[in-house]
Amino acid sequence: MKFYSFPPSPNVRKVNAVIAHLAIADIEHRIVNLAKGEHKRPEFLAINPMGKLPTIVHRGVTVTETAAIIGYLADAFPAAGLAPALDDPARGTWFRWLVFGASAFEPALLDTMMKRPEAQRASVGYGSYDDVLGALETMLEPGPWILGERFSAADVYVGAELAWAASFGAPGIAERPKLTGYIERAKARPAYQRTISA
Ligand SMILES: N[C@@H](CCC(=O)N[C@@H](CS)C(=O)NCC(=O)O)C(=O)O
Repeated sequence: MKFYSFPPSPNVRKVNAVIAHLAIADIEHRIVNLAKGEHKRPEFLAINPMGKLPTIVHRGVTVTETAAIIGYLADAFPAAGLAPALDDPARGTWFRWLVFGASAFEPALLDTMMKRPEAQRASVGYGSYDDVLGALETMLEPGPWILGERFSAADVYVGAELAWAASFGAPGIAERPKLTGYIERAKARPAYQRTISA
């Protein structure tokens, strides 16, 4: 597998965390230096026309979008059990929150942190930032992980995103013990310690 990455990127770190959890050894690391603008050079744009990291090429197929990469790798390396099987109803919950992390939580977080003017709730996919945090709390019922006792790739994505948000004081998180407890559990995992905290 070729992994186009740049270590300081938060999304690259999430993929590093899933790689550590899955114990994938056969990886060709290709550093694309964002600081030097290497991601906008024609040779990289030919692989990912968005010029964004992370990007992987596995078995001849390019996969971009952090949540898609994480879900794809969990399926492609099933021994670690980070993805419910296709016929397991838990897969619906797993898919739901993995996609929610990328399609609702991340844009809500960035809009809030960048103080973008609030748009009409009905026309914004995530509704409101508060709605999103409230939904994340329900995601943890009963907990301790998204799939209950079972840690999964969805926790790698959402746990890292929440930890990242908390690390720069994103509003509404510190006062929600369900979210702070989840962040602490996610951060305590050895694979997280080896990758995201590094
Ligand atoms: N939707 C993409 C976003 C990826 C993204 O924005 N990556 C950042 C690094 S964390 C990047 O490549 N930034 C460089 C740029 O856009 O110029 C994903 O989920 O992977």
